[in-house]
Amino acid sequence: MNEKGVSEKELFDELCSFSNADTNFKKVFSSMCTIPHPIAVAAQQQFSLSNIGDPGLFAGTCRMETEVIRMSASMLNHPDPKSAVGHMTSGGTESNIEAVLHMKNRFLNSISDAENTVENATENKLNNNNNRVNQSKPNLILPKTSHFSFEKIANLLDIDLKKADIDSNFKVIPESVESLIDENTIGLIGIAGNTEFGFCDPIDALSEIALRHELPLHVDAAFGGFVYPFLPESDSTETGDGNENKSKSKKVKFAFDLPGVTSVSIDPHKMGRSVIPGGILIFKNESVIGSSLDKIKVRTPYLTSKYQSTLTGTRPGSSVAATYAVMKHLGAEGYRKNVAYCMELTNHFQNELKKIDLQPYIKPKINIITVSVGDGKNKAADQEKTEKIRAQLLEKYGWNVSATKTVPALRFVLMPHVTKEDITTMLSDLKELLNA
Ligand code: 0PR
Repeated sequence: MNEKGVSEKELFDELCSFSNADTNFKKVFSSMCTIPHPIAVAAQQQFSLSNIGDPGLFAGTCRMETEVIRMSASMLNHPDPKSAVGHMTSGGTESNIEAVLHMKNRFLNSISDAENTVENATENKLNNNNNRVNQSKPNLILPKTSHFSFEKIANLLDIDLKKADIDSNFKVIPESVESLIDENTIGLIGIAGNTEFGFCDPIDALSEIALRHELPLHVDAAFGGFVYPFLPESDSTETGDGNENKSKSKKVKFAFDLPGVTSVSIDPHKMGRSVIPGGILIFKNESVIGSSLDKIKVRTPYLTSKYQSTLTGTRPGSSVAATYAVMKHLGAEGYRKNVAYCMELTNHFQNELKKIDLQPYIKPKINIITVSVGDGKNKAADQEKTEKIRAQLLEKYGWNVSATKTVPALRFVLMPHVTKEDITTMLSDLKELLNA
């Protein structure tokens, strides 16, 4: 650190040079985040000093957080939004960590209950066969295509990941999920808005499995949470049966209208148009976390609250205010427009792709398109070609595009900052690279 402080002018000149090295989202097809809505930014600034880790000092912000949870629960078709419980997090990773932590605690509690029962039984001189104490590692069952945050979670919480098989559309196969369940399973995961392909797992089938086996089901809707509720009922891209204009598609069910879903994570800092960091974790009600909360809850005698039961301590009230403000300001109508714009981009992208003889890997259901640029004969060669094209798109033309890991393909996220002109120009640059 320098001994004497630098002048404001000098400092901000320097900050300018840092910010010039950051993206302004002009040529970004790789990000699930976007330019936040100006209303969210204004509210963020207004509440920049707010810390909901100490709720008594920021009672106003806490009221907004409660309202964000209620609005989100109702957006997620909760039959009784007031009974939902949850809080804001830093994003999808933290929400997933916390959801799985609750699953693990619930599981451990059930084991110690069973042990107590066994002790009683022993005292009563009952059969020794009942005396099984479960020693194996807890496991979590999730689709093979889940987000990489679950890899971190496995390490952090010392659990095994059991990855269920996927079908030709990359969705998890419910039978595979059910076949993996054993006595150490702590819960199930489904994805609504897959990171690489943008599909939704069959959450309705997972919900039935969860109920049948009395397991919690967490839905990772970090991306899809602010998309699926706002897709038009008759959205043509939802049918995929070649009869788009006539057939009516059903709304995708992925949340609390399915009785087996116990928690959902959604990210306002992705399609919610809020600021970073902004995640929301919602549990169906108090009873689904029940005693698992006791393991997380700590006494906080020197704070304005008696207990804290969130993973992190200090939490940005500015993100709560931004999310509250943008949700109130846009309303369902505004979010429908937001999603409609992104789906218009997605349809335009598909039409333009045809013109350069390419097609999506799977028909996009939401605003993510994955495209193979290889010939499909050799995976390693396709991977190499994909990586080369991705790098050239950036180096030669400045386009940020990502590559997928499940299959060798380029992946494009059509976020609100993208324009049709961007798509046309980028695809013509891509064509040039492919023809070179
Ligand atoms: N769950 C799903 C389904 C996700 O897609 C993501 C993030 C997460 C959880 C984790 O969310 P956080 O990163 O908020 O903790 N998916 C994007 C990804 O990893 C996040 C992202 C956002 C990447 C902006 C790049 C970027 O510029 O690809």
